[in-house]
Amino acid sequence: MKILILGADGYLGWPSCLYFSQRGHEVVGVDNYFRRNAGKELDCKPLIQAPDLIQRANIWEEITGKNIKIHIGDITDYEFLLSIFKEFNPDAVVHYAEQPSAPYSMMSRDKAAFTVQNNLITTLNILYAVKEVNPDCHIIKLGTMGEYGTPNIDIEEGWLEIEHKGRKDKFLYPRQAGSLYHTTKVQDTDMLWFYVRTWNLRVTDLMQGPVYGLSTEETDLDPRLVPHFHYDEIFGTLLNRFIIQAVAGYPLTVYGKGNQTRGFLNLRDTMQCVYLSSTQPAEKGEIRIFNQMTESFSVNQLAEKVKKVGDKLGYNVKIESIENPRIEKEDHYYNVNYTGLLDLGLEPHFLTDEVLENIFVIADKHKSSINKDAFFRGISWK
Ligand code: USQ
Repeated sequence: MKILILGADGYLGWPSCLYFSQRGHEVVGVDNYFRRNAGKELDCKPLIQAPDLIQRANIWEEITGKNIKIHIGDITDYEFLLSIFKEFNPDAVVHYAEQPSAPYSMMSRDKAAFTVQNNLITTLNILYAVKEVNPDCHIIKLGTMGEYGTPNIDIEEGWLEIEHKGRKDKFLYPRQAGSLYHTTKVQDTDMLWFYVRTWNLRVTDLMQGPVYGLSTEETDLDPRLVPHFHYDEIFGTLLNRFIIQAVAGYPLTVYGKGNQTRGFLNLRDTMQCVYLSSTQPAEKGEIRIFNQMTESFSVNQLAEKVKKVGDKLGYNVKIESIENPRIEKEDHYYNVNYTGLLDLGLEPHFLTDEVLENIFVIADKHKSSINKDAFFRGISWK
């Protein structure tokens, strides 16, 4: 397959480039270095500074002999994106090229506007480029479990059958996101569904929960292939943050009551999910939605797990409940249906003590570069 990966420099994008390339596919990666630049601007750099994307691709080629072609540029620029589509004519495009942080989207009017502009225009441009160059190209879009919010009923896989006054129909599952970032993902889903109905495209929209982990089989081949791993309040996800806080001797930052529950997955499983979606594509005229998670945990449960493993390794982990800077339900029902990707063949890597220990061990090697100021800045939803 010819795979175009947009957002190729990111936490998920880079390991995805390697995963597809390792399995013999032709990969083109595109990135505008948004995250690198925002990390510098906001003083929240990743734990391990990775070489730039072109250098990373060269290192990969040096180790494996496999080539990943890189373009640096912004896909909100339609002409730039279109020229790549015309030259490469991919069979599938994986869209990670969004502003991915809920706190970033809530920092200011300008950052909110950037999030809306970036996330919606990138999606729109991909839809137009696919229609113009090859309407058979499969669009694999990273959505988020946060699109659903925390409703008081079971979360189904994308759709809900509704019976109303004796008649039935199937609709997109109701969405009620908890940040502006998550809201742009809801809007993306709506836009994708509209163009699937209108232009008969094929789309897979992956509702992904918070991801954790620091390595994959491919990134383990050389320390310079490491993914961008954030632990700061803005770009870090919960479990990754807790592990680095534990290593740094900083109390784990549980927001509010800590009963907030989410569906999590290992970085290695993100690779599998995206890959399985690409090898078993959606039909023409179909938007296929999968809930991309393997286990649910509350914030408190994760804090306890990190403490247990951290204490065993000698870190003396403290847990601290702090006032929740976000507006979200702290006690809620959470029961998600997520069988679609398992049916495609996903073999989950569950969160065992051993998995946690392995992340601790890598993190400890980089202990001296942890910036404690980045752990909590109190970016408020109010
Ligand atoms: N939380 C804490 N303490 C912290 C950080 C977070 O208690 O130090 C809580 C949050 O309040 C929230 C939960 O942990 O209730 C998850 O927070 P998160 O920062 O791990 O996740 P979120 O902001 O929702 O965003 C992350 C990724 C985003 C992805 C999303 C999946 O940044 O790109 O879409 O996870 S999901 O959460 O399912 O929407």
